Amino acid sequence: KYNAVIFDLDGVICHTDKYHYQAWKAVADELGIYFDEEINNRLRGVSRMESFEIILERYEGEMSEEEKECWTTKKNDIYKELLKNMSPADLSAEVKETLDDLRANGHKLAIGSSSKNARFILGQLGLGEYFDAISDGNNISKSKPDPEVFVKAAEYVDEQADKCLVVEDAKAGLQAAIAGGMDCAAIGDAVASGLGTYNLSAFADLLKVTAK
Ligand code: B16
Ligand code: MG
Repeated sequence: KYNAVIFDLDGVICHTDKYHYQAWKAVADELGIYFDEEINNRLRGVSRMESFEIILERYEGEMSEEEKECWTTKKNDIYKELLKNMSPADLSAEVKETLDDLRANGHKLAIGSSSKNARFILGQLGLGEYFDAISDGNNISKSKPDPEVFVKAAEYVDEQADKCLVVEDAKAGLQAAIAGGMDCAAIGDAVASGLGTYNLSAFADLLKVTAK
């Protein structure tokens, strides 16, 4: 049924949430803004600046665009430093084996991530050359729930939307897939949204879903 599978990165292929959290927490603490894991959950799949706007909902003062640029750059510097801790050991055997099996079954494999650090993260995981295409925060002008990142990924692998399956851990990501005319498999937190064409209880369930 599907010729290509397009994977979200953070929360699907790997788990960088703890690093995003630590980096945003450091920035929020310096600004005296309350920030916790629950607010962090709202940042899944959302772009860096949009994430900061969510954090600023609890900020009393005014902030110029220049200052916002400064703080988001600072967050990214902290985040990138933390990403250096990642290694191929952070890629689970289940994820790697499932990817290999999907490929062996003839599927093209692509990344559709809001992150501008996607290529760096994939390199850290030892997947730098693995995917057939990478669509990420650097080639889009609108982030999820806009479909652009997935539409571009489908273009890069030369497939029609209805031949692509998107795998997502965020509601915004499922909305993006649906808006792009693609079926989507929800995993983790995204299952609760009820928006997935399929709900996965484990990454390896993708093999059943794509075999249909
Ligand atoms: P960056 P995904 C998203 O990646 C993250 O889920 C989200 O929390 C983050 O703000 C966004 O990337 C931008 O990341 O600051 O590295 O450009 O889930 O779409 O792979
Ligand atoms: Mg995600």
